[in-house]
Order: sequence, then C-alpha cells, then structure tokens
Amino acid sequence: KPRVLSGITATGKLTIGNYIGALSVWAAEQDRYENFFFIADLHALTIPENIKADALRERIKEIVALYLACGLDPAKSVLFQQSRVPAHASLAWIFDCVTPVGWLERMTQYKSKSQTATPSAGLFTYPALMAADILLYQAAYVPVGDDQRQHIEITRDIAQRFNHLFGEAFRVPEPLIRASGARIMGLDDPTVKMSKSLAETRDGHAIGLLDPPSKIRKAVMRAVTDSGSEVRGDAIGPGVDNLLTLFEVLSGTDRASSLRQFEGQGYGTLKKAVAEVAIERVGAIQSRYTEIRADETYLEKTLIEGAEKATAVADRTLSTAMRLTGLL
Ligand code: AQP
Repeated sequence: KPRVLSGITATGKLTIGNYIGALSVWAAEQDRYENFFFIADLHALTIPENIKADALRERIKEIVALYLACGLDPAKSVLFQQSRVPAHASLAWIFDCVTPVGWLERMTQYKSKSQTATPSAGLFTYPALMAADILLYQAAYVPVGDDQRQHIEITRDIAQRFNHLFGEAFRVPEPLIRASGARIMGLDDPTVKMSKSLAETRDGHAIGLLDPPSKIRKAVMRAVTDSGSEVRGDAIGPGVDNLLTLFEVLSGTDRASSLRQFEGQGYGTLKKAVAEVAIERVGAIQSRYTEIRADETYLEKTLIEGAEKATAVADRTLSTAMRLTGLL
C-alpha cells in the first residue's frame, strides 16, 4: 500500500476546517494506505509568546483523543507525537542547511504570521521541519487542506535539492487535496481561512470540534453572508458559498442538489440547516471523545506505541541522510 503522512499543529482547539480538510479524509481513506499521522507539537513552539506549558500538554492529549474519536484506528494508522521522535529535529537541521533563505522568504505563511509577533527563527525555518516530518517517512502522499499546497511544494523542492547534492535519500511526495471543502472559511469573515489560532481570540470565527451545540448554533446563525437575503444560484458570494460547502460536505451532497434545496430560501434557512448537520456530526465525535478521555492510560499507551513504530521508520531514513552527508 502507498504510504501517507500528515499532521495537525498543536496551536489551538481543532476546528471543523481541520476535520473536513484533513481528519475526515485520513479516516475515510485509512484502508487504502499505510498511514502515519502525528501531532505537530514542535511546530507549536514557533510563536513562543503563545505557549503555556500546561495548555500545550493538555492540547496534545486533546488532539490525540480527537484523532481516535474521528475514527483513526491505531491498528491501521501509526499515531504519534512529533517531539517523541527525535529524528524530526535532527533531519530538520540538515534541511535548514540545504534550504536557500530565498525559498523560506517566499512562504506566505511566514509573511502573514511574522507581521504580528516578534518573529522567531523557528517560524522562519518551519518549512524545513515540515519537510523533515514528511520525508522521514518516504510518504507517497500528504493528505492536507488547500492552505498547505505551498508547504508541500517546498518539501518537494527540499527533497530534490538534497537528492541532487548528496544522493538519492528521499521520495518526492504528492499532496492529496479533496476537491470540495479543502478550504473552509471563517464564519465571521469568509475571506480568511477558518483557523484554530484565530478561533482562540475571535468568538464566532469557527466551529470547534469540542464546542457545545449552543455555541455552534450561535456562530453559524451569526455567520457573515452576502448583501442579499436569499440563496440565488447565479449570485453566490463567499459567505454563502462557505455555508453551502459546509452543508454539502457534512451531509454528503453536491452543489446541484444543495441549490435545489435552498434556491430562493432565506439565509436563515440555510444557516439552520448548516447548524443542525454540524451539531450532529460534532456531537457524534464528542461522545466518542468523552469515552476516550476517560481512559488516560490508553491514550498514553497509544502515544508510546506510536512513537516506537514511527521511530523505527524515521531512524532508517535519518541514517541514510547522515551517511550521504558524511555525518555517519
Ligand atoms: N479552514 C480549513 N479548511 C480545510 N482544511 C484546513 N486545515 C486547516 N484549516 C483548514 C487543514 O488541517 C490540517 C492541519 O492544519 P494546521 O495544524 O496546519 O493548521 P491550521 O488549522 O491551519 O491552524 P492555523 O490556526 O491556521 O495555523 P497554525 O496552527 O499554524 O497557527 C492541514 O492539513 C490543513 O490544511
């Protein structure tokens, strides 16, 4: 089976964007691939002003429990915490040294995030660590949301540059991006991507996977729409487009049939329908989540076993890279 690898950064509470763009795809395709999914905790340190040690520890457990609650099965997928596999940080340093600064300067995520905080060197070299995350596992595919395209592109460039400079060590991976729902937008502003870090400070921005029904309903009912008042298939602005997309991916329909259902209806009707499907899906995840969180020993066991399996694969690739560079 071809191998896939992907992860989620532990920078906040997971949103329905993370679920639709990433987690739901990973879970649905689990039988087709050999799977590696990780919690990117090293990446969570890039903006140190945002870090509280206890909160990060809690977030890591929360994310692994959500992985399980969303249907990832440790018998089919290796689930692990990035920092427990030291090869990630070691290969990242090697990649820091093969990555031209100009490539990093072009990354749009750095450009936007470095506006707000005192930008750290880690924030700047983040793509080299992400390349290490992926390339250590010789992944064929990386299932991600649309916002990650540029990161996969630079990962491919880094793999090719290393292979060219030192010899073939890395498989060049392909992104795997769903056709619809790969970029869920913010409910409070449909021109920006729904993001877990924005959700930390902006009420009504996101649907959180652990939000209670009342909070979800409120956020959806207040979602920014277009200037009109009813759904019109020939004039769909970004707000209504986002609501229709949410409805379609969560209820398993397509644009043609959702338009048949909502054409000519007021925005309130569409919003109610979106809130109901979201509450239903998130509710099912939450009831499994609560059961999983009741057994912390199981969570820890999952992370220990995951780290062992991931380390075995990652160390092999790291050794190859170290041999080719002369470190070994
Ligand atoms: N809005 C989204 N729509 C579809 N897919 C999304 N993903 C994220 N947001 C959406 C996908 O989820 C995976 C993990 O995302 P991430 O951890 O890289 O970061 P994030 O949720 O995008 O978080 P922030 O808050 O925007 O940024 P950070 O965490 O860096 O502060 C990825 O596959 C992503 O595509």
